[in-house]
Amino acid sequence: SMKKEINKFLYFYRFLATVEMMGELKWWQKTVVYQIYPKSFCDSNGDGIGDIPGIISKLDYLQNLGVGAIWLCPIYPSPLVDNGYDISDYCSVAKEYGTMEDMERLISEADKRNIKIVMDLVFNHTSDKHKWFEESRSSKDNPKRDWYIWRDGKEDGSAPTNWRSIFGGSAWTLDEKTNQYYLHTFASAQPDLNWENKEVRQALFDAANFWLDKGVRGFRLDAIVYIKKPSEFKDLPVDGADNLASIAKATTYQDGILDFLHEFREKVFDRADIFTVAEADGVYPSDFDKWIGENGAFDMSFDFSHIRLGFDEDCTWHKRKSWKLIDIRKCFTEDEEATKDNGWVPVYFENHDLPRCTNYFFPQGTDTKLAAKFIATILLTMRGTPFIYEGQELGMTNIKWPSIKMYNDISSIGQYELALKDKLTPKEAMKGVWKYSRDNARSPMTWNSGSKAGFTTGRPWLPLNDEYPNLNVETETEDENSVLNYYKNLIKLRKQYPALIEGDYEELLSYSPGIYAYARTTKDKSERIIVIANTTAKIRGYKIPELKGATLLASTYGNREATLLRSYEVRVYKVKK
Ligand code: TEU
Ligand code: CA
Repeated sequence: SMKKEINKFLYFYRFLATVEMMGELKWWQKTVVYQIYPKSFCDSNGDGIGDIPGIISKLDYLQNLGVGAIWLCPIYPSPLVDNGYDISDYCSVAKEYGTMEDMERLISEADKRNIKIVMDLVFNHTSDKHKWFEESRSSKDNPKRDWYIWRDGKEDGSAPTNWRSIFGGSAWTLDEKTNQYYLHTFASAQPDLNWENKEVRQALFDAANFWLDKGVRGFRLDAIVYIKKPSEFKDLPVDGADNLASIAKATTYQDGILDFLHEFREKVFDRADIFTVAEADGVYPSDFDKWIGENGAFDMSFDFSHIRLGFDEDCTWHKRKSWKLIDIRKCFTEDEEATKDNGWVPVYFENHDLPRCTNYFFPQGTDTKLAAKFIATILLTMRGTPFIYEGQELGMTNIKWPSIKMYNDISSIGQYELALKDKLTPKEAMKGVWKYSRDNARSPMTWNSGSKAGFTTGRPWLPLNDEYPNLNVETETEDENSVLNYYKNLIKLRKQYPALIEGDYEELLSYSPGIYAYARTTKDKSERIIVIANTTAKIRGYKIPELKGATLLASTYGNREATLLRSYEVRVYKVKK
């Protein structure tokens, strides 16, 4: 149709414009991405639930912050068992969030501000209320039966394998109608699609193309490492008090997954000038040559190495071993080495599945404002595309509610129950929830110090963070030393100094305990920037002779000079030529 032709032309035109302006790097390598969790960002109609008109009303804020793309968590119709990651229709908009017209307006209003919209594709599973699943479960000979993964139970009638779903409990649910089990990597309300079926793949590619044609400029691929199942379904060695074993051990990054993904790339990703980023827990830098870049399936891949420090493969909250902030050095250096010539790193410290970085990466009692600035400095001086999660730019902190009943996050409940099975007391189990609950990041965004923090005029769907009177956009805009203004300045620096975007990465002072330092140097060596971070609470000295006469571009302590590095201080220097 006419509209499609116009769209095609626009893609091509944008593509040419981009190539011309950017030289070697692509637009998405030079931008800063901001992640929005729609339910918690901004409510426009007082029902306590964030929505698309609410997002549109904050586009000026985002433009002013300096971001160039928004990763929008799912806005599709959903029973909201897993807050939108259980989708019942891939090509519409949830009524809680608005209408298709609102989405179209969001895309065009964002475009006016030079902000691109990136959608979250949840293609490992659907909701059990999706019409595909309703058909599939209706009888063994329904044409969509094979769209999901159905198996008979064991001889004694128990589940086909001993796999534990990621949210806890068996990964199999018996459907009484046909007396077979279906597989679900996550909650039982999230049945896994059968990617072996060609029609399934085509239906998914069509859905992605639907959004491409609406003008979205990127995709984040949810739980994409699990789409290929092993050829044989076998019990695994038990790894928990529930007598089950993590399904991830059987289904992560299986042989053959790349065939599916190359088909995806060819039929969707390659159609337009977009970027793709895979959520890839369990795919490591050593796998990147086949996974991302020139010959890979995606442009970027979220590496979980720095998030999983101290965790075993099953990620049980109460079994985490101790780790130190300096350990992130190895993670980042490995990512950078692996993507030196091929592929690109998405740099991140927060998302909707993680606690706030101000708490997560630092010992209890650390000044959270210092912690927030520490993370901001690494995030925005690293080689790669920075991803900021809503509220991270304010230095938002974890919430702490007294009872598990107050938590909405389905994984918090699963982990709590697992801890009780492991003989922890309810009080001990709550400690894990406070530390790791995904609700830490889902408590609403705080816009001002008025009642309801400017998030809503009604009753917020999740309680507000107690700290909001001092920790909100309005208050922080006024305060020149705020975390928010620190973020703004660093984003500006990134645009001002090419070394911060295109420069290579070189780890310095590798053997110095507690200090993480690196240099970013442009190809022609004309600009060299050095970042030095004290990853401990103790005052520390360091020696980098080439810093003689260097200019201090930023420091987490403002312009209060000192020779030694203070507690969690990070400095950014431009070396004298
Ligand atoms: O998360 C996927 C996910 O939970 C795993 O990568 C997990 O981190 C790992 O296996 C260890 O526990 C995505 C979404 O980000 C999340 O919000 C959804 O709940 C989930 O998929 C299901 O769609
Ligand atoms: Ca609303």
